[in-house]
Amino acid sequence: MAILLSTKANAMQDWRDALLAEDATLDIRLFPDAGDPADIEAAVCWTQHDMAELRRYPNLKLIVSMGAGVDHLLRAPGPPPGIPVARLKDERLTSGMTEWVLLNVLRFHRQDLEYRAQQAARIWDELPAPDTAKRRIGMLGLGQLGNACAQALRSLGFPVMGWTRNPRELSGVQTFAGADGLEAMLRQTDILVCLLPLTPETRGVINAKSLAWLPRGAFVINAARGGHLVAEDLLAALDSGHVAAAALDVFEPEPLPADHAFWTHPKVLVWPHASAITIPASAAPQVVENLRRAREGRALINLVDFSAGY
Ligand code: NDP
Ligand code: OXD
Repeated sequence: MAILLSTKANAMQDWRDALLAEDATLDIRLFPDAGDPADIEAAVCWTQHDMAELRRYPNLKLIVSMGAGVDHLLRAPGPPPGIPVARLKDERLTSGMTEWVLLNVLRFHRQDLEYRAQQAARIWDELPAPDTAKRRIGMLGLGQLGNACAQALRSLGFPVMGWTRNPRELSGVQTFAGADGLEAMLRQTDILVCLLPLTPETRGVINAKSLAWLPRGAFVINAARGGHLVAEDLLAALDSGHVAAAALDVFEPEPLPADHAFWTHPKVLVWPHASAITIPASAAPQVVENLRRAREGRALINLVDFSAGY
């Protein structure tokens, strides 16, 4: 079984080494050097890989995303029909995202932007003490990442709510689902954190209408995909003061164009899609496990549900 590896040039070797450390017998081909297309039985790829290209491999049995998101694999023309797609559920990815969300929630909650502005002006002045028990966090998505962040925020004493596609019960988290649930949650959300997959249903979910449901002075944190957010609507909400500030890790397009207003906006913190970076050595065991399962015809893990789109 040969595996086609396709990612950014600077990550290719790390992935190859990590997979070989799990199984030294693997035959790994680095795209575009696939060799005989008939040899390729699995493709492990990231966002830049063209799904039409994967139709060249007649014996392909499995596609694996090198990240948690799979929107890049599902967009037209999508994976070759009938080929299962797996994504990552990885401890390091989850802890990385949890750290990043905590960093930005705490930055906003503890008035870090105001204190930095005071420092720049050499102002020694104490602001009113923030009350953790009254700072309501609204999570869009309570999956692998959203749930981990929700639990970490809860453990710090924040009241946490979460919005999902299917109604769920989660200890200590007030849950909401569906369109009515979204409005109900946003109306009580002081810090909004987006950790949704990008699907036709979730595209543009943070827009002028939903931002208006937030209480005045709320904060927005987006670590999911740029397509969840209507950039002009957020800019308008920031400029009117309705939204106090935003921390953004993801954009559409990426990289964020050099002339985009987010770069210099005083109330926007820009990150270069770096909130949770896949560590190949951490992710490799589940990828190799899935390759073995595919080879042996056993049930695969972390499969994408095509009907749900994530
Ligand atoms: P999961 O699939 O584990 O969780 C997705 C969550 O979103 C679930 O709770 C799901 O609801 C909910 N959801 C999906 N569709 C809807 C909808 N239409 N309405 C309401 N809720 C919905 O994903 P992960 O937590 O692993 O990852 C989330 C996203 O984070 C990824 O898809 C990716 O885009 C992004 N990401 C970004 C990274 C970065 O570096 N910036 C790194 C890793 C991921 P339900 O529980 O009902 O299924
Ligand atoms: C992912 C990402 O989806 O890095 O894992 O964005």
